[in-house]
Amino acid sequence: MQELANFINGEYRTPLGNRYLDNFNPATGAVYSLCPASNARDVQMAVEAARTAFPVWSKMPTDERSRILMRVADLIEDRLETFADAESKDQGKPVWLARSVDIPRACSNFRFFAGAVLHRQSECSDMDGRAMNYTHRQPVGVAGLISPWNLPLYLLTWKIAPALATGNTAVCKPSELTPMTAYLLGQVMSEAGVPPGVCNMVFGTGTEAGAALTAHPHVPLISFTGGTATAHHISQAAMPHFKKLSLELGGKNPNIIFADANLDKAIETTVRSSFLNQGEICLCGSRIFVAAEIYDLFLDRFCEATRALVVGDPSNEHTNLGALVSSAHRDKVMGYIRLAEELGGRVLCGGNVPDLDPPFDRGYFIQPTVIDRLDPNCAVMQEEIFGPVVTVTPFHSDEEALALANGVKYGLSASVWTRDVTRAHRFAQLLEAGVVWVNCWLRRDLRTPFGGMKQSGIGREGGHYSLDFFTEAKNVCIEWEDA
Ligand code: TXE
Repeated sequence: MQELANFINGEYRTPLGNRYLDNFNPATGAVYSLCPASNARDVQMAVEAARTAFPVWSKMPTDERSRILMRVADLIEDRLETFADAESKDQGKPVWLARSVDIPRACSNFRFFAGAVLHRQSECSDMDGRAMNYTHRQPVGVAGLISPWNLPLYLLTWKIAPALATGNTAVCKPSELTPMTAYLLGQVMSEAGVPPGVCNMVFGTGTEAGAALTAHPHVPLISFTGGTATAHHISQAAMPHFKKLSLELGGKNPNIIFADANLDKAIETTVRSSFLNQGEICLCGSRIFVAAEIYDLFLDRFCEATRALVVGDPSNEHTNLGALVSSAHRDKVMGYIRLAEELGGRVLCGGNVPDLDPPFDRGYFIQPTVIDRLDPNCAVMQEEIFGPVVTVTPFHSDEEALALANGVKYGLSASVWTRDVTRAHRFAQLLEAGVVWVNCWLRRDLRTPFGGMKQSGIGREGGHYSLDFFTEAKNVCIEWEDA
């Protein structure tokens, strides 16, 4: 059985307590490797390595750091299949999805920030010829990067790339549910020339390794992506140290389809925004609101397309949905489906565990599920389910659609389907969401700030994953001699 190891100071190390967690293949329910169950002493070792590496890395010429990070991207790309297979086996997603989205996006993360850091401008202002102000940005120090299980390499590298590009060093705590791609990334870092200690990986549970990192006095910055409930713990641990904090949390995103929408495109995209990655993307549009005049037509066509989706073997190129990440998560999502039925919801398609042949009969699969006739204020339409489950609700006016869309505690993203440009701009302004897509979904431009509002997170000014977040801005004012 493969034993993974922490990656500290440029080398793989067994956890000091020599304890491990079973790492499951979600598609078969089988344990296929062992993940280190690191403790505070492992975290301490990683933080010391990062602190030791910081002076040289932070003072390295920017173009040299940029070149090294570009090399990281090249090496990941050279091993695309290895990383894609690892991600699929770890998280349960179809391998074609890892190969076409997750891993290429990890390469883009490194290339974008390694490039952007070379072209930074700083602000400057003149005080009547008597003095000049300029803004000097400098790295923060050791960045604590805590990432989730749904897009393991994609989201972790979206933190590592800007953190390292700006001269910080990092201690990463990937999710214990999906450690494999972060484990493989250590070797790539070494081969690319990232100096020892610049980027460290410590694996383990959130309550032990994650909590030790969050509370560590020599980690002045925490970038977290995960659940809103966990974010409360992290905030409490970080605040006494006044750490710089980015919390990128969950969503319960509306997908609003007006009668004048391009219905072919809206339905095709809505199938993706509902079920891509088994619905385990914080940006999925899990609450669909449809103009009453096209409601029945939409339901017929959307459910027909949903029933045609293939659920099963993630290694099969024709599979649309793989397995959910864990048996506990599968049970949580099934619990919401059963609750919806108890609340009077109508399950229009899906709603069950599919009947699959061995070895997938022991995997954590759920059929893509569409439910309507629920009260918009019920738990199923208020809480993040984070699985292949969407609700559909008719609306009778623009005002009603807006009120329904904004009627949750989250504010991450929203989609609006309409050909009416005035309505599109009005909804974009009034929707309580950090990201609004009009006639599209998941079109991401790394130059734009990313993150949600309300209980979808904090620290997004400039973007959770931005060069600004990973630097401290200092204003310098110089007065002329003869002022
Ligand atoms: O995330 P957690 P989970 C949502 C989604 C999901 C829920 C929980 O609803 O069902 O969050 O998912 C580490 N101190 N999203 O359990 O628990 C943990 O080890 C420090 C949306 O995976 O938040 C992991 O590395 N660290 C989200 C990371 O935090 C702690 C994507 C995320 O774990 C910790 C994922 C602690 N006390 C889940 N407790 C999105 N926005 O994309 C846990 N961790």
